[in-house]
Amino acid sequence: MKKMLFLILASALVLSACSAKTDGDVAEPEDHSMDGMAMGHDHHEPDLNHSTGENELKLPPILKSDKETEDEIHYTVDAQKGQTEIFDGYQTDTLGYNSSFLGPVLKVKKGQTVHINTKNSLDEDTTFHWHGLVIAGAADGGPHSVIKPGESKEITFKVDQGAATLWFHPHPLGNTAEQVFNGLAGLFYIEDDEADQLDLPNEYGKNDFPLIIQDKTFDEEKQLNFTEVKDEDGMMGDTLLVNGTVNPSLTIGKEKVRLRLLNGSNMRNYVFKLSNDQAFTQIASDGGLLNEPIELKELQLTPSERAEIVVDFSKLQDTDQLALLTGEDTVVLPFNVKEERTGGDNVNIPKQMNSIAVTDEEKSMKVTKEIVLDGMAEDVTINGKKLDIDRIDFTQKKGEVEVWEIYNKPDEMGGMIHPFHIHGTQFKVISINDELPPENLRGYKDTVSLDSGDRVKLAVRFDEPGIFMYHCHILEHEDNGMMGQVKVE
Ligand SMILES: [Cu+2]
Repeated sequence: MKKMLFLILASALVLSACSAKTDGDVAEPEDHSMDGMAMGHDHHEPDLNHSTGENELKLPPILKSDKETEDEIHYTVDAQKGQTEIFDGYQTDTLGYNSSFLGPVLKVKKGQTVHINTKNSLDEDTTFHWHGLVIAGAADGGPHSVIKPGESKEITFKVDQGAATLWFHPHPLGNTAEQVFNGLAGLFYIEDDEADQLDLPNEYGKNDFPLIIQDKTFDEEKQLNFTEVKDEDGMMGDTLLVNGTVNPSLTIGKEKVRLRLLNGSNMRNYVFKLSNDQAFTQIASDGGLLNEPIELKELQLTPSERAEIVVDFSKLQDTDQLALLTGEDTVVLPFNVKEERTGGDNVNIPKQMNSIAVTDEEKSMKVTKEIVLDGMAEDVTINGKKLDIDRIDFTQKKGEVEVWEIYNKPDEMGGMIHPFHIHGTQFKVISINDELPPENLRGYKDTVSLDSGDRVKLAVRFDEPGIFMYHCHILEHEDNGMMGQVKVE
């Protein structure tokens, strides 16, 4: 109780010190739906701007394959630097994949063998990490797989997982946060026949839109300057970009529209809702479709988490001022709702979309991997240790399920949310604090958010061999060594 009181006091102090309308507000420490725990520390959480909606949302292009047959697809992904006009009349130095900023969407089909020629045209080391893919360690693009400037490397893997919205980003040791901040992030869509049969919005750019949500800070010359804006826990920006668009708005028709949300921020958490407080439907989480659609009024995403939601604009009232918000009232994306439809046929979201379940056997299994997340800023550790790239922390047999228990240890300041991510797998959440997870966390996940004091059990299976990282997805925590390695054979 004392701790809780302290937390509330500390939060109030931060609030007054920043005189901030914080994103997410002060929440009860037990409340999973809010991001208030981050307030336990007095790191500066700058106000986010409200989108004025003056720029139509940019959409990442779908990458053209170099070659495709039914069974195989070839892509080239080139990390490069360039300049981007984010603000009218200013050229900002940025990084991107196959472009000056962010990246394209790579689409693959389940069952295809994928060849990607990864190319580093930067003047620094990088890696290409496929976040959420069930993939061998050698192709996963963790910090072991450095590609030097000017070099390239082809990776090959077979896609053996269901339809999902995944993403890719760099993962070089100690330098991930800055490269992502400067623009390296792209989307990776998996499609499959079963999902194609379902009556869901799937016309890209018409009734199906990706939303890569990132907060940035720009200096007076409208340049990104990571080293200046980073505080001890990480980079919290004051300028929200969606798909790299500042002050975005989205024009859509009065119909069901699918929004694929990715929290691509370094450390900021979002709690999304509609400005008229009406419900929307979550259909997918990190690893693909949920068993059934879930009605929600708000949705938290911590860094690297994804959620696909369907908003039925034909049913919404007060569409004049309608917007996607985060926190109390920060406008992320205003909607221009037109009478004419932009998509094709009307869609009916099916009641059953997938069949994912924690088995009785998995429920009865003992915990065999224990992970304690601890600390803040530069003192972050996992099981009391920082990453040693030459140390294997755990081993696990390929194809075998083990129960991992993750515990987010509170500290005197109350602690903070850590989003916990495991490479090379999609896991199932067995329980959160010994209770069943909320319905929208019962699908496949690759990142699970832990409030301070939370204890989460996961059913984890690796289907491919190799060395895989597990870590906090606050990118600065990861760079500060809040990461470990599991070897799978
Ligand atoms: Cu963390």
